[in-house]
Amino acid sequence: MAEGTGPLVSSQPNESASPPASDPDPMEHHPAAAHQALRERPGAAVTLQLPLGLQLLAHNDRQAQTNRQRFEAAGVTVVNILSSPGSGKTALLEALARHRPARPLTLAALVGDLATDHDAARLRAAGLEAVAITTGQACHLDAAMVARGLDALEAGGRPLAALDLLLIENVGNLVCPAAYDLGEHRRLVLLAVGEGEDKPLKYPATFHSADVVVISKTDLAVAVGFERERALAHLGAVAPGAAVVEVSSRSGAGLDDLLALLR
Ligand SMILES: Nc1nc2c(ncn2[C@@H]2O[C@H](COP(=O)(O)OP(=O)(O)OP(=O)(O)O)[C@@H](O)[C@H]2O)c(=O)[nH]1
Ligand SMILES: [Mg+2]
Repeated sequence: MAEGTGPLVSSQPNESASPPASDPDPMEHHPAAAHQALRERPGAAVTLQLPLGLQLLAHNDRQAQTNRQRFEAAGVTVVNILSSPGSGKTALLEALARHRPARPLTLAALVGDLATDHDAARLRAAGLEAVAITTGQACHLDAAMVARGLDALEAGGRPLAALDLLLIENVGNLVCPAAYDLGEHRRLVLLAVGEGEDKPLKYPATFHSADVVVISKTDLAVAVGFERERALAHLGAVAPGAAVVEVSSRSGAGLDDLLALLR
């Protein structure tokens, strides 16, 4: 960071509330000490501890493991779908619901949203069994919410064992959902043309966690001047292990390629 541009503070979870004995600079690991260090050394990089956050994630991981066992027992493949708001998650699920592949699949969806069940209603209108999970203040789904969604799906007469693919639309957000394992088999992240080719670099944790990246809204690529090679280079840098599929939910282009990856 250039001198005189102000302090840089990063919030990075650490294992314990106390600094390890061997830590060469324990001042940088306590919020109060970090505050003091910043007053003494404006511009210093300081790491804060968030042990409560770690505990919450450990609790979530245990529930995710229970979900995973439930999915395995039912023989259903589960996909967790992440993207920024408006990148086309619900439109992709609508398109999959209406798509008629050569080898048909039985699908259902859980749909996370802060405040409405609009997306679940859209999916039901498209012929997909869908349960809305309203998260209130939470900017992501967690494994316990998904467990309740599964109960609701099954109580509504759709046993998991009858499904080939369960699609979980996460809350539109490129930050928070990445940290929460839901017990899924695959993580799918959308990057819409027109939202910015540098999004993978700006939100690396989310894109790095992807098994599949869908470049969405490709029917709009020319209109918005989408720089495909630049986007692919950024994805290659951040998510080298992810398969990339280019899809238009409007035209249906790419849906068969995507299903071949998700089956
Ligand atoms: N032209 C075109 N428009 C699309 C496509 N996919 C989605 N859209 C449009 O983009 C807008 C947002 O799509 P949604 O599917 O609601 O996006 P979302 O990611 O589910 O949004 P949140 O649930 O709010 O996070 C809607 O107006 C869609 O019609 C596509 O492939 N092509
Ligand atoms: Mg949606």
